[in-house]
This record gives sequence, C-alpha cells and structure tokens, in this order.
Amino acid sequence: MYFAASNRGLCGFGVEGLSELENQPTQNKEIMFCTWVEAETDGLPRVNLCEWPEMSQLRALAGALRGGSFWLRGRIGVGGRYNPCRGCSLGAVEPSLALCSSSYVEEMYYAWLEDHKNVHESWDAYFRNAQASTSVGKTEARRPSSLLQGRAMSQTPAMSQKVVEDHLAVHTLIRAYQVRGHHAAQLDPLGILEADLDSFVPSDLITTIDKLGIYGLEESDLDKTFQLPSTTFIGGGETTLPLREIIRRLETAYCGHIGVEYMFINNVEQCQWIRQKFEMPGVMRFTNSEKRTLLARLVRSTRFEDFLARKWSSEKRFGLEGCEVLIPALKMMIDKSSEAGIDTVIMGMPHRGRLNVLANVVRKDLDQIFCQFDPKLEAADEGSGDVKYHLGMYHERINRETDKNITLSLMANPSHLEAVDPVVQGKTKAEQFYSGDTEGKKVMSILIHGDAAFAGQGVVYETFHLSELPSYTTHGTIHVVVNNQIGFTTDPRMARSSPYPTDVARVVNAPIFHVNADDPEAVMYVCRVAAEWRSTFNKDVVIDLVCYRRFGHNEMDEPMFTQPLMYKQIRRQQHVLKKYSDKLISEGVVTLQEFEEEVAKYDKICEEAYTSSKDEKILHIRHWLDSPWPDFFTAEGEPRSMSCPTTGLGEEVLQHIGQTASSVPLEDFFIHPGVSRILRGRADMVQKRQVDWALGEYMAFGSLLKDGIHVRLSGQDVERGTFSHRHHVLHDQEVDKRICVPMNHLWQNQAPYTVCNSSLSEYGVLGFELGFAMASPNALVCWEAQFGDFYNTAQCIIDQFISPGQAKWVRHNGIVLLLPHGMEGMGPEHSSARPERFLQMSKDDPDRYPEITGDFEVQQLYDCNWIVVNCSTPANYFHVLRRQILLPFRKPLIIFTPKSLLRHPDARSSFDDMSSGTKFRRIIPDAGPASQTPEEVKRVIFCTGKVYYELAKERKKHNLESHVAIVRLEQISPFPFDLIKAEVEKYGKAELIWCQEEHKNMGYYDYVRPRFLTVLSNKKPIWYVGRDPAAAPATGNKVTHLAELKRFMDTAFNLEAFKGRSF
Ligand SMILES: Cc1ncc(C[n+]2csc(CCOP(=O)(O)OP(=O)(O)O)c2C)c(N)n1
Ligand SMILES: [Mg+2]
Repeated sequence: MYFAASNRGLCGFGVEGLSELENQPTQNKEIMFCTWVEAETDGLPRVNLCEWPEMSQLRALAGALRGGSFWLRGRIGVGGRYNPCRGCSLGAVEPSLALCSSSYVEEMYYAWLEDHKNVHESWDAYFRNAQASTSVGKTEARRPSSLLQGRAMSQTPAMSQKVVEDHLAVHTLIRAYQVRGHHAAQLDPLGILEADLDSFVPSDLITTIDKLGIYGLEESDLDKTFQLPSTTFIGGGETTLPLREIIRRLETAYCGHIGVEYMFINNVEQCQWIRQKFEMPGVMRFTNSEKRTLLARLVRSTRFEDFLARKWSSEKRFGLEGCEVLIPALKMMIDKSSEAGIDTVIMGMPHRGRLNVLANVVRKDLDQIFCQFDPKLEAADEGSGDVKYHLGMYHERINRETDKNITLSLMANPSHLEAVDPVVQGKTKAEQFYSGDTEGKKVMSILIHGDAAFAGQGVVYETFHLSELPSYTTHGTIHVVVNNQIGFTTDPRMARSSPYPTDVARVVNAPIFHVNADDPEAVMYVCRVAAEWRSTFNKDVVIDLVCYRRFGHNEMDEPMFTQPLMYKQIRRQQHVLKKYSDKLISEGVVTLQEFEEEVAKYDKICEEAYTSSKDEKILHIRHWLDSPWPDFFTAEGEPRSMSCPTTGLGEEVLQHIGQTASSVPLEDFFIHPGVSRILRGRADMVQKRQVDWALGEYMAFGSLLKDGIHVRLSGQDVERGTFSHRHHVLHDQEVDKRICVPMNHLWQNQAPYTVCNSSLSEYGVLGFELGFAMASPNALVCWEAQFGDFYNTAQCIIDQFISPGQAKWVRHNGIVLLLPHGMEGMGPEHSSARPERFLQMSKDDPDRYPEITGDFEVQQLYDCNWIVVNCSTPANYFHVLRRQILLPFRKPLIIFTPKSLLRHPDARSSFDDMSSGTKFRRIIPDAGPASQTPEEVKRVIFCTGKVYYELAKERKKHNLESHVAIVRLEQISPFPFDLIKAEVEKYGKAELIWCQEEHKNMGYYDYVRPRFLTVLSNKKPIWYVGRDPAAAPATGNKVTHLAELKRFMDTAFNLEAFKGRSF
C-alpha cells in the first residue's frame, strides 16, 4: 500500500477521539479521512511504506484526484472566490500575497516575452490580449503587474481574467503546501497523536473538495492544466500540470510521512534547494542494496535491545524500542558525511538508546558493554565512575560504505539533559581548530535530543545561538530529536507551548524535517538530505524523528499508570523491523530466509560477546574515554612526572612581551586616545620593570604562546575586559571593523591567540569552553564571567562536569575560570563569585593532615578535583596561569579575580617576582617588621584576596606592623597544610585570626577553619573576623557597606577582641 496524503482527520481525535468519531454522521467521516492514495502507476515517487491497515480504511484522496468518485462531498465553492486577504490567513504568517501574485505574473510575462510557447496557451492569450489593448511599442517595456492593474486588465475578456486568477490561485495553493503542508503530514506512527499538538488542518490545504472554493477553483478545474511557478519542483521535467496532479504531488511531497518545515528560512537559494530535495518526483528511490543495508542495520538495532531485555530483564537500560530506526539514521548521516569528506564525528546524546549507539554506531565491543551489567565487576580506576548509560567512547575505524577512515566519539554526559550540547560543540570547534578545518569540512557534530528536553531546556537555545558566531560556530550540526511524544510521564501538551518540540531551531533558520519513524526509508531520506544540507550550507539542521516509546521511561516503569490509551495503542503496534522486513520480502528485495539468517547472525554475535564478557572481572573506565590525550600521558594514562618546573621568565622575554602589549604592531592604525593612554601607562610600567593585573596576564598568555600553547579567552566582553583594563583587541578609529590583536604579533612561530566576546550566555559558553579544553592538553582555555556571580547560571556545567569530571570519566581538563570577585559596595549582585560553593566541592580532607612527601605541592594538585585560588598580586596570577600548563596533568583552575585591584597602585608586581627561578606562591607570608621578630607578634591575620590591602592599610594606621602579621592564602584549595603549619609555628605565641570581607556563612571561613584546626591539632582557636552571617552576599547600601568594613577592620586590630574567650 502506498500513500501520500494527510490523515489529519484521524490525528485530530487521539484514541479517545476515536470513540467520539464513531458517533459522527458517516458523511463527515468520509470528508475527514479523504486523502488516502493508492499505488501509483505514473512513475511519480512512491512513498514506500509499511502496511498501516487501520489507516488504510480512512484515506481516499488519490482515487478522487484521479478523477474519481466519492472524496468530494463538501459543497463546491464554499466561501466564494478566493480572497487573498482572508482565504489564506490560518497557520503560519504568509508573505504578501499580492507580491507573490504579481511576481508570478511577471515570471509568466518574461517567459512569454522570450518565447510565447514558454507559457500555457491561456497565458499566451492573456498577454496577447493585453498587448493588443495597449499602444504599440510601449507594451513590451511595461511591467506585467501594471498590465494587470491598468487599462489592459480592465479590457481583458472575462475568460482570460479567470485564467489569470486561477493561475494565481494555484500558485498560492502551491505555496500553502510549502508553508503549511507539514501540519497535515502523517507523522505519528501510532496514528493517534498530533506531532504539532493540534488537530487543526490548515484551511488552505486541499483535504476536501470544498477547500477548492476558497481559491475560487472548482471541481471542473481539476483537469485543467496550469503553468508551474519557478518556486516549485513538483513538475520534474514538466512546466505545466493538471490541477489534480499538482495537488497530488504536493500531498506526496508535503503531507506524507515527511513534514518539511523550512519556509521561515530567509534565503531563497536554501529554500529552493530544499524544495528540490522534497518536491522533485522520484527523489526518494532506494536501490535494493540500500534497502538491504537499511534492513541489516534495523536488525542490529532491534536485536541488540531484544538481547539486553532477554538477558537483564530487570536492569535499567533506557532502551530504544519504538525508535529503532535511530541507528540506521545515524549511520546514514555518517556515511553521507564521510562521503562528503568528514573524517571525525563528535556526538552527544541522552540516555535513550545510548547503549545501542555505542554498540552499533560507535562500535564499542559488545562484551565491554555487556560486562557493565555484571554487578560483581570491580572498578579499576580511582574516582566514582559512572553508570553505563553515561559513559563516552572514542573509536577510529573504516567506514564500510565509503572505505574512508572515520573517528567517532560519543561524549560522556551527566543525567542533566542537554547539558552536553555546548560541550560537544566546544570540542568539535577545537578539533576543527587544531586540524586547520576552518570550514567544518572534516569535523562535525551530531546532537541527539529527547523531545521534552529539547523543548524545555534553555541550554538548547543558548547552544543554537552559538552556531553562527565566528569563534563558536562548528559550521553546522545535525540535530536528531528522538521524539517519542512523551517525557517521563508528561504529555507534550503539558511540556511545551510550541507546536513542535523543535521550534527552538527556527531562531537560527535551521530547516526542520519531521519524519514518521515507522517509515525507515523516509527516515533515511531525510538523513541523507540533512547530511547534504550540512555539507552544502554548513548550517544546522534538525531531524524530528516522530516515534513512540514502547516501554515506560525505563524498563521498570509502568506507563499505563499515566498514558493508558497511548500504551494500549503501543501494545497493538507492530514492530518496525517486522513491518519493514515484510515489505522488503513482499517486494522481493530479500527472502524470508535471508532475513532470518541476518537475525540469527547478529544474535550469535551477541551470544558470543556475552560469553566473553563473563571473563571480564574489572571495569576500566579509561577504556571508555571520549577524548584521549595519548601523547600527553604514558601508555597507562599516567602523568609522565610528578613535578612542575618553575614558572618564571627571562628578562628579555618579559621586556619583549611588555613592549608588544604597549604598542600597536600595525602601520596606519589609529587607536582611541584613551587606549593610547593605557598603552603609554603600560610602556611606563615596563620601563620600571613592573606589571599590573592586565600586564601580568599578558605576560602569562604571551609566554605560553611562545612555547606553542594555544591560548583562548572567551566570555562576555573579554576582548576589552569588563573593567576596561585588558584591551586585547584594538579597534581602528577610522576604518570600520579593522582590528588588531597585538598578542598575535609577539613571535614568529607562536601559537595562535583567540580572544572572543561571547554571546550573553554562561551555561552555553562555559560548556562550550569546557568542551574546547577537552580536545588538547596543549591549550590554555579560559572562560571569564562578566562578574563572578553570573557563573551560577552555568552551575550545571560546574557541578556535573568541572568538579567531578575526572572522577566520573577519568578525563582531565585544564579549563580556567576567571571570576571577578570582591566586596566593593556594588550591591548583592556584582560582588561575590561565591567561593564557598567551589570550596565546598573541593575534595581535600579537612580533618586529616596529609603526608608531606616528594613534591607535595604537585602531588596535592594531582589528588584534588580542582584548584581554587585568589591571587593578591599580578605576579602570582601570572605564575598560576603558567603553572596550569607546565603541570604534567590537567586540573580545572578557579581564579577569583579582582576588580578594584586592577588599578590599585599597591597591587603591582616587579619583574623580579616573575623572573627565572620564581614560581607561584601558595601563600604569601608577612615580609615586614612582624616577620623579623615573630616572638613579638601578638596576632596573625590569615586572609585571601583584596582584603589584604585593606588590612595592610589599617595595620599601618594603627601602627601595629611589628605586632600583627598578615599572611595571604593564595591557593585556597588544595589547602597548603605544610606552609600554614610553618607560619603557625613561626608565630607560636600569637593568636590566629581568619579575616574575610565576605559574610560569615560565605567566602572561605567554613573551608579554612577545620583545616586550620587540623594543622593546630585542635589545640588553639582560629578566630573569625569579617561580616556577620547574611542571606544576600552584599548590602545594596553604600553606607552600610562602609560601616560593615569599618566594624570588622576595627575588630581585626583590636588586640583585646578575643581575650578571655573560650573556643
Ligand atoms: C535537566 C534534567 N531535568 C530533569 C531530568 C529528569 N528526567 C530524566 S529523563 C526525563 C524525561 C525526558 O524526556 P525526553 O527528553 O522526551 O526523553 P525520553 O526519555 O522521552 O527519551 C526527565 C524529566 C533530567 N535528567 N535532567
Ligand atoms: Mg520523549
């Protein structure tokens, strides 16, 4: 059975609706189910479908369109002649019809001018008539639209006028299908749901004969021939077609098992390309060999799930049943992309069908997957590991269809749906960047989504908005939505406000191909077109695989609790493999025996892998690594050493970088006088062998570039710097968009420096940079928040990836987070980067004094999950950035960066603090009079960050420089137990204070206190000085802010404040 028409009548009711329908008068039923098409014999494309007996009773358009019988029972001409203002108003916004019409007439006219035979005889008559009625010589030059409107029009005989109007109507009708045909496509395999959540059938689609009336057409027009506009390809080689055939072909192209949504794309070439792909007769033909490959892939996909279900019936696996076609779909995209030159595909996907993708697309060894189900399997790696349906994989192999090498990776991901999207994009961008693939011709990403998550999660939108930005584009992603029309227990109607789950993709003009997943050939076709689209236009594209979920959310869930009628239908639903194999057998493409052999062959593969999986006793998560760095680590995945060289630089390197940072390396480049002043200030500092914050950063970045380390700095307004201190991109004041990045003019063979202002997103952009940092250990990838507190909209990336990434997936990552932080009286926001949160997630033990052996500093860094620092000097900031790369492993680095210190005259460092042999200082001990006579010191104030400068100033004011020592904790986590112990012992008689400017329940206090007590063996207290506990991170009132500061400064230097207090 073949069909190519709409079943919206059925779709409108759902299962419950069916019983309502029973009560409708018979005639209405026939009108509703009027578009069933029988097998074609005229060489037009056949949508070769599986049998759908229940639907077959409901459709009847084809017969009717072929001059047939009973389909048109409505009243002819209902609504009168077509009125462009009213008749076409439902559904999507229609471009000006008058415009379309006149351009259509123009098209006809110019074709006619070229050769009168180019157009239909009725048009020929019309133009001749018009010409005759206009003064000789002038007509040729006149625009046809004026012919229509002017005297000629009025003088056109009634017959010609009808011809023109009918042509315009047909043109509009064609356009209606192009714009709204997808609303009537048969997308739901179950036949009971609406993929667009609406039973509404656009009024301008010809589902019943009375619809012709709104165009002013009549049944008798069905056999009249009409000229086709150049905006359609339904004619194939024909330029004219009878109306009956036009409608039939439009139904075939737009209302079958594929719904194409593309008319919102504001690019004519792209729209034409899509029209050609879907309208051209005969486009959807598959060779027998292609059909057999598809069947074999469907066998693997289906039997893999069956196998797991049989062997581990009570295990969660988030099976793919109901969307088994996903596997052949992905393989088709990969085949076609490989054919177009792609050699690396990076994929991200959620839980559903993940094991199947690992097994049958990435080709993870089956025994490795099966052994994951063994509850006795011991973990060989440190860390938590992760559940089997979160793990990633990397695999290089030959693509059988193209015989070319292809590397496939599936990124590990957390449960948090869609969080992996920007990470995949970042990694893809990095792979493109490092392989010189500037146009995405070699590396591409595929993202797979669930329908509820795709519609509901904001990060999807954030990720889409990166897709066309120069420093973030991956040159087109293929998105596949496994649209099983449910999210856990929630119906789509309760889960989204948009018609489709895919509407979010419209913001970037990505075409959306909705397809009925029970029609494997239709699915293969859209996958092929999607891959071609991506390689042709390098833009995103979405495939909406409308399917169902055969079981509950997981295999243990009972879906009948919440979706009883849907699941009754699902129980009746024949498996797609059965439907498709029956079809191919009946077509003679395969025999039953061949099919059964294929099934038996794969079952045997599974059984054998199952047997060998029993030999596995130990689980190596490192075998599931999605981004290996083979040259960086040893063969066993270990660091090559456990030490770190010093991070200082030679004088000439510092001088050279300093000079470039204070100059404009391009000729005739006119910078703003304010920027000139900043550069002069830098030159001045360089001459004095000094750096401020910005220059310290410049020195770190510039020196790494010299050593071939790519540096990437991304975030909102990072090019200039939120605080106007950085100015890494200079703008010519006289030539629009002419820029200069002096950092890229430092050395002859330096690595490239990327500095890029991002979109206003944290979740998406931080995820992206994290992915970027995964691709190579030889890059310093920094993400800067505008103000530190804004990072919390990216909390998921921090909690799910950055903090536990290595523990879950044995994956190192050296991303750097720059979080401007500090209480400057700016209010509850713009003040705190919430250090307490990062510290709470640091894994170093507060209660155990560590064994101090070997290179303790490096060992401690290796053991931690991330490094948290708050540097008080530019030199230390410089060193910590360089150390990040010189370490023999990678750890995320969280840096609380200053605001007022950027320009603080005391917050400067000398070249001496950065010269050869110097290194990062985990603490900065007191270097003043107090340190000379430690036995006279009454109090030691430990602090971190900018408050040091306020304390130092206050101490001077109180003339307490010999009695109060101030020690700066620069690396907060991992806690420098060894150095703190030395300080505590040095000032043995002094009382100890922890001073912070943050509120007591925030900042660092809860983290440092137990660690100090461990150092002190709980024998001595460490007193708290700082702001009182609070709900908001800072006051909005300047006076209160200053009063709070004064109060705790007074306490810090009141040597009696803690006298007599017990702890
Ligand atoms: C960010 C996030 N919120 C909630 C959940 C809990 N959850 C897991 S699966 C699921 C439903 C997902 O539905 P859909 O995206 O349609 O995928 P399906 O399971 O239907 O394949 C939910 C809500 C989650 N994993 N992640
Ligand atoms: Mg779903």
